[in-house]
Amino acid sequence: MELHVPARPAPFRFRPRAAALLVIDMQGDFLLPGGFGEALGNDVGELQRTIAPTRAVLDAARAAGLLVVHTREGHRPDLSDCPPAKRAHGRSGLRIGEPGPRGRILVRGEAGWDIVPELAPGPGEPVIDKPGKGAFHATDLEAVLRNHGIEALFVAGVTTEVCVQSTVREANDRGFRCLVLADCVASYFPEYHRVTLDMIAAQGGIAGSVGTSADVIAALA
Ligand code: TIU
Repeated sequence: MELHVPARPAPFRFRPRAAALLVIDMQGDFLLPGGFGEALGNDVGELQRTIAPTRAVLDAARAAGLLVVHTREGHRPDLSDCPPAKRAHGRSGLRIGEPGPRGRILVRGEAGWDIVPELAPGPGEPVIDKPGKGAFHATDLEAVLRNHGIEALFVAGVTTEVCVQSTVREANDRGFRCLVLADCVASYFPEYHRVTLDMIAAQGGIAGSVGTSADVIAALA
């Protein structure tokens, strides 16, 4: 069965059995007040608007039997998987591994590293722990998707121009077709969000397609 979703630059077609929902880095350190993102001076309100529509598409994907995959950005407690350049990034007191308002910043197992409760992974849903921005870098995401016969990805998560864009480009190079859900992705910088979605869909969908959660939910109903 092939379904179609309205999208930029053209309708996005998919077979439910070969489609997955990929939810990227919906972690407290990025989304919640008192987290790493806010400590960096960002307005987390921009990101919080993604939680409700992502929850709605998550419910629809689960009901339709789609594979749901979650990612978390974070590092080993000894930071042995964190490149020195990434570790040195940012102001002192706000670097990866340092104590933040929700525990050590972007360290696996800390409170801020957890996925927000509304979007908690369900039983059996793969969770990919990633040390980088792209979800394919140094992870088994590609193996998980290929072993499930996945060819199309619905993409939600944060932030649009950082981990979402990196992941979509990595996916595109590996032959996966991505539909980025505009209302389920966000940036601390609205302009970067808008321009990133334009870039993805430009040149006939050079990196992917852009749609909405409502249209995916309608297609899956
Ligand atoms: N997940 C993700 O996007 N990680 C970031 O570091 N994003 C920023 O916008 N900084």
